[in-house]
Amino acid sequence: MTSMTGPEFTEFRELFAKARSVLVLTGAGISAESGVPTFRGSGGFWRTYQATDLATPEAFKRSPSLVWEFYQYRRELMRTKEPNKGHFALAEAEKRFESEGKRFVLVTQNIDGLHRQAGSQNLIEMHGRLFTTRCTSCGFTEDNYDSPICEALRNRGSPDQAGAEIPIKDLPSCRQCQSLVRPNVVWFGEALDRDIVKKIDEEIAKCDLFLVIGTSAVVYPAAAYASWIARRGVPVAEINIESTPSTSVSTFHFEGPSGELLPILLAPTTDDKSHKDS
Ligand code: BV8
Ligand code: ZN
Repeated sequence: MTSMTGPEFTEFRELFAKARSVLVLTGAGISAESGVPTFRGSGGFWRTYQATDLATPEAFKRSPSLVWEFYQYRRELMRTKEPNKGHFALAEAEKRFESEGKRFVLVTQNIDGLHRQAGSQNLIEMHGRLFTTRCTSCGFTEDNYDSPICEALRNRGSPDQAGAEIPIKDLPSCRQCQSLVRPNVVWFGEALDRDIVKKIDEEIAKCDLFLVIGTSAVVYPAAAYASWIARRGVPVAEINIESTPSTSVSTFHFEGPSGELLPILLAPTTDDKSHKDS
């Protein structure tokens, strides 16, 4: 683990104290210490599939039953998971920055909802939400925390054994028009929401410090943000347990679990304290 006392740490803390507009990008790694499997680690498999095989419109067209079992499994899993110290450190830093009239915006690739649960408000969930559904026919979108999401999916989704194909009529249906609904997430090969892309581009252009946390920097467009921002001459700090394609463009690379590093890296700086006392 990178030492939290060396010159790299001190230099980062000076920049963090002076920053007026921090932008943060998180990936599955920030939820790993909450027990949520990441995509590309060993947890990235469900039955004989890679998550990336199932998180596609083609997979859903081919077998909405199989894809719904996969998301039912992840919904049930998430009901037992809590945010970890990394999520809370980001939510607390945002509150402090806001109280000092500074910007702190968090973009997450994760659909697990843990940042919202930890209290982050300036939050952009760029790949959607696990507990929101969207109608494949009329587009009606709503949050849905039902467990199971429909009777046919009760006790289904086990990573160990496949069940019989569930007929579409028994899969989750739209409250407005009774058509098949899907998870309201961005699948591979799908475009991101235009307004979200626009908002992220504005934040990328504004930020004076970028933190990239717990992402393998493989999935686009998020994987490109670190190099876009570094090209503007803005410092980039990567927090990860390994090196990634973003490491080469990062000013800082803090190696270690984000749940341990973030509370130290984002702790109130002396300026904050003096500001508080005044
Ligand atoms: C799009 C929702 C275009 C679903 C997800 C080149 C250029 C542009 C596009 C592409 C391109 N090549 C391919 C593409 C297409 C594709 C893509 O990028 N594919 C990859 C596989 C190459 N991109 C897309 O399809 C995107 N759309 O480009 O649209 C377009 C335009 C017009 C019209 C049509 C299309 C959409 C991508 C969104 C996919 N959906 N999620 C769901 O979750 O079910 S992405 C999915 O992967 C998750 O959201 C996940 O967050 C994300 C990325 O993975 P990571 O978060 O990085 O997680 P990973 O497991 O990989 O890594 C974990 C990291 O954490 C590791 O580095 C590990 O070391 C670290 N870690 C582990 N533990 C810890 C830790 N770090 C710190 N502490 C720890 N404790
Ligand atoms: Zn509908």
